Amino acid sequence: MKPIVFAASNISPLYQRALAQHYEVLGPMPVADLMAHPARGSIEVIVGSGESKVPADMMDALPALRLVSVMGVGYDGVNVAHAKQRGAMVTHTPQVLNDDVADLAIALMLNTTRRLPQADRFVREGHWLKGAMPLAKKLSGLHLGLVGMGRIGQAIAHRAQAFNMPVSYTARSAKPELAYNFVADVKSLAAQVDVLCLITPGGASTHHMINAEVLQALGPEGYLVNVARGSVVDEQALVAALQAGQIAGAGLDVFEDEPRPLEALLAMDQVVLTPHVGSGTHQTRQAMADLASDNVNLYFAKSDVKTPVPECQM
Ligand code: 8YV
Repeated sequence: MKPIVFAASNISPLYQRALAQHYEVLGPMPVADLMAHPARGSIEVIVGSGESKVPADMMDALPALRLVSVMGVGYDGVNVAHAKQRGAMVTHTPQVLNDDVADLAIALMLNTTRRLPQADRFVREGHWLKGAMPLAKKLSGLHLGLVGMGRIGQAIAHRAQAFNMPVSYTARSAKPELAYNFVADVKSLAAQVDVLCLITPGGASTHHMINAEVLQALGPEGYLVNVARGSVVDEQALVAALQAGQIAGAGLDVFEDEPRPLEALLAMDQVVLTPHVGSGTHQTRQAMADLASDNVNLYFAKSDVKTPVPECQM
């Protein structure tokens, strides 16, 4: 009999395939159904993605729970405090996706300022026959402001050097070892930069961090790029700022209500939208699936997991 693991949500087929070798994957299902499941008393592991919700009641439905293994660097949907209270470990998949997410951030900066999706449509729809496309905005040399300076933020800053972009950042604390300019708060950062790029964790501490005030500070020549979590942005304020021309444009890979971005954003020409594909390459998602399943395998082998979340590190 293979041990049963519980899927908190639909998970990547790559994760499914890695797990299926050694485990039976149960779920996803509502907690009420899980409570009625005959095997729930023996389930020790919950698996999920970076968007999975793993609340206290789901954990409490599994009295033998010892591990939550997330295939994602973000785990803001996991009640980590409750997991720890239950004596369960939480793991995620940091590092392996740094390049992809940083590449996408730069791509969104380029696509948003140079209006490349609009240029593609301009050609396809025959507008070029009637004249040249309107001029866009030069990216190279713009002042980049990073909200978050963790591993992925540093990868974005490194790429920005190739575009001669001065880099400032805000984070929980300054990182003096880095050659970038630290700014104590996000509103002051927005006021100083041309492109504000979000790469901070989701969750309560960053919820709606980007609000009307911050967007006003970013200004009518400013661009917002979000490769973090949709929850970091007050989307109603963003729509209002875009409609009023208070900012020039936005490049968004994440949204408060995925997969249903606000209709108003879908209708805007000055917005570039991608469907949460920050880590969405074959190579990176395979590496994430491998790492997440390694954590499960190490748990069952009674060995130390590879990548506990910071809150669970000894
Ligand atoms: C994916 C992500 O959406 O890593 C994260 O936190 O948001 C993305 O990599 C997803 O988590 C992959 O399972």
